[in-house]
Amino acid sequence: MTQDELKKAVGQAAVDYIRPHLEDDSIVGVGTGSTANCFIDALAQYKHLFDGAVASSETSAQRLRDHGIPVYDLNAVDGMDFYIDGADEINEHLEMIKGGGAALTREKIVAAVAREFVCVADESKLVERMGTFPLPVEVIPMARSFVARELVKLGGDPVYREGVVTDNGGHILDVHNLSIASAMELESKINQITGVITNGLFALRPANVLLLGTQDGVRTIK
Ligand code: ABF
Repeated sequence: MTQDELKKAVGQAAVDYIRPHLEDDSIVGVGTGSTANCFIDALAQYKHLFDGAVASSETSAQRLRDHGIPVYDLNAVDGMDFYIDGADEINEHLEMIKGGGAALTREKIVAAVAREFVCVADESKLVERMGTFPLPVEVIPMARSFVARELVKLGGDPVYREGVVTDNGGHILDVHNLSIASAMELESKINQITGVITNGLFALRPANVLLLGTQDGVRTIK
């Protein structure tokens, strides 16, 4: 199977996973990226089974609407059972690096609201130790250089993702060469730097379940 076929398989698996729980008033949390897109496309066939979705990016919101799925503002919903999203890296503890698509802040907010985070990924994303994928950090634009200097003190090599402005008006620093021994500790430390909006470590709130696309089928890891 190609990587695209693995992504389609996990998109469908995520729909199969949540389908028995969908009710007329259910709101589904939807992430961003090519694997999340596969989930959106597979979800569309069941749009009559639930109320609508909350999306972690304008791009995903548009894709949902194109399928005829109503998209709600997060402030208009009380909660949701599931948030389905991809990752750039994920380890056996279901801690993740996310934000390659620059949607990390909204992803973290929607994930915080959801009862269960279902990560969908092809097998290339499962790693023993995170950090090969540069860690995205979203910053207030005027704090960019200051935050970059602080990240160097933590042992990283931050690179400004030029030309990218997030849905929140933030800028992105991609931090290379971080040694991530404790993802929870590093997530907290980076969050403490003044001017940081969010960092792409999802360790304090990891995924609850990983649907991993492999050549032998979709593995469910909890
Ligand atoms: C989102 O999309 C991000 O947090 C992550 O950066 C990316 C993964 O994209 P893809 O599924 O295209 O590899 O989930």
